[in-house]
Amino acid sequence: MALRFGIIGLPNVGKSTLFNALTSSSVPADNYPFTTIKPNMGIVSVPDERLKILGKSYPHLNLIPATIEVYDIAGLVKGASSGEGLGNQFLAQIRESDAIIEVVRCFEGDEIIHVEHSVDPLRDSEIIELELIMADLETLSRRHKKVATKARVEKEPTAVYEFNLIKKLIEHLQKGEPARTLPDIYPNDREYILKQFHLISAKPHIYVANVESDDETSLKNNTHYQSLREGFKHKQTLIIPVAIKLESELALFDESDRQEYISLIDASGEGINELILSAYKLLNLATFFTIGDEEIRAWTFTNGQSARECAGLIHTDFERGFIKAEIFTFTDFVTYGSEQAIKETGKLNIEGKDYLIKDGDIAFFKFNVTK
Ligand SMILES: Nc1nc2c(ncn2[C@@H]2O[C@H](COP(=O)(O)OP(=O)(O)OP(=O)(O)O)[C@@H](O)[C@H]2O)c(=O)[nH]1
Ligand SMILES: [Mg+2]
Repeated sequence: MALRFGIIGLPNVGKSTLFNALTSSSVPADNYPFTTIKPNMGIVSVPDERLKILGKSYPHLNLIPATIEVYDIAGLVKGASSGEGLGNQFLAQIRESDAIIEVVRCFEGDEIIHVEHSVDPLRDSEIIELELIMADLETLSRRHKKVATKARVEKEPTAVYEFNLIKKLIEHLQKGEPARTLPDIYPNDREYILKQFHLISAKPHIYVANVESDDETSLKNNTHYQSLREGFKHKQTLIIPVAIKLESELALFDESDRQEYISLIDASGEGINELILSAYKLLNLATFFTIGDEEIRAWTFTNGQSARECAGLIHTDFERGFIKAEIFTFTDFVTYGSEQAIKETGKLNIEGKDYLIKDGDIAFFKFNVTK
C-alpha cells in the first residue's frame, strides 16, 4: 500500500501551494501518469537519479518511479480537537496518514492574512502541536476506560499492557509533549502505539518552513526561520526550508527553463526533492529496482525487509511462492555496464528468502505458485 503523507498547518500558510508544487513537479521521465485521484489527494514520484541512469541502458523500457501519496488537509485552527472549524473531520484525515508534513509560515507579507495576526512559526507550531495532543488525549482516555476493567479486574495480559502504556502516554502528553517523543520505551511499544492507538502525535513529523527564498543567505537573514530552528534546537526534529510559492511556479517549467529561472532567483530549486527524500529517510525507507520486459521500476521498502517480504510488495504470489532472488547492485551495474558483464564477473548473487534487501539492489524474483 502506498505511503500517505498528510500536509497540515494553520490556515493560509501554503499547504495547498505545497501540494500543487509536489504534485505538478512530479511528472517524471517517460509516460508515468500523474494522477489526481481526488482533488486533495495526489501521487508524487520519489526523485531518483538511479532510475534515469538505468533507463539509459534500456531505452526501450518505461521508467516507473516509486511513489508516495500526499493529502492536502484543510487548515487546523485553535480548538480543532474539540470540533472548532471542521475539527474532527480533519483529524480523521490526519489519522489516516503514515507521516505528517506540517507547513509553518516563515514569510512576511501583510497581503496574506495570518489567522493569528503575526508571523511567528514557533507559536504556530505550538498551536498545532497542542491540538494534536488534545485530540490524542481524548483518544487515549476513551481507550483507557475501555481497558480499565479488563486490566484491573480480569488481569487480562494485553489489557494490562495497554493500561500501563496508556498511563505513561497520558502523563507525557499532559506535559505538552507529543507521543512520538515518549522516552524509555521499547521499539515494540512504539510500534504498538502507532498501530493500535492511532495517535496523531505519534506519527513521524516533518516541518516545512515556508520561506520566501531558500538560498543560504536568505535563510540566514530570515529571522522567522532562525527562531524556528532555535526553538527546536534540542528536539530531534526535521525542519526543511522550502520556498513553496517559488517551487510551485518552478514546477510548471520544463527542465531547461527551470534551470534558467533558478539562476535568476534566490532559490535552490531543491526544496521539494529534499523534502521527499527527507520524508523517505525519516520513515526508514529505501528503494530497490526491478527490470522487466516492459519497465524498470523503483519499489519502496522499509530497511530490514527480507527478499521474500520485498517480493510480496510486487505481488502476493511472489511472496507465497518465493523460490529465490537474483540480485545485483546498482553500483555494480554502473561499474560493469550491463547485466551480461555482471553475470560474467560473478556479481550476480542468488539469495534466499531471508536475505535483507538493500537500497539500490536490483532484484529478479523467482517464484512458483501451485494453485
Ligand atoms: N508571499 C508568499 N506567499 C505565499 C507563500 N506560500 C503561499 N503563499 C500564498 O499564501 C496564500 C495561501 O496559500 P495556500 O497554499 O492556499 O494556503 P493553505 O495553507 O492551503 O490555506 P488553507 O487551505 O486555507 O488552510 C496564497 O495566496 C499563496 O499564494 C510564500 O512562500 N510567499
Ligand atoms: Mg489549502
